[in-house]
Amino acid sequence: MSPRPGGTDGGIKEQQRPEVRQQEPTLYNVVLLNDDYTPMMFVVDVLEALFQKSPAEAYRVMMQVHLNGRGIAGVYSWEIAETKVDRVASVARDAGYPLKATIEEA
Ligand code: TYC
Repeated sequence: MSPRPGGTDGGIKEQQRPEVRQQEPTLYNVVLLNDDYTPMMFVVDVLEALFQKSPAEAYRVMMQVHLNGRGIAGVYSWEIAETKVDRVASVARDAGYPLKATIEEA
């Protein structure tokens, strides 16, 4: 019997991990954009609720966006990033604010 990868070869041997390197998933930044109307506290709340930021980190990211025009709210697979952007649009629309997020390749 010819040896197979991960096979026992007839003897007692630990199963070997196949020598296949998994492709890294492409990651995407969810980028929060500044505007003149969304209250700072609303942005902090969004970062805590939708991006699982601590209060201190949420404040830091919000100020980064406020001062530089944009900032990274989180890094995700494409589908999760799309969902985050949709959720930001939805909570902002419901509250009547123009807050927006976009996706860019990480
Ligand atoms: N620039 C807004 C203000 O002065 C605050 C703000 C921060 C808005 C971050 C959007 O993504 C944003 N009220």
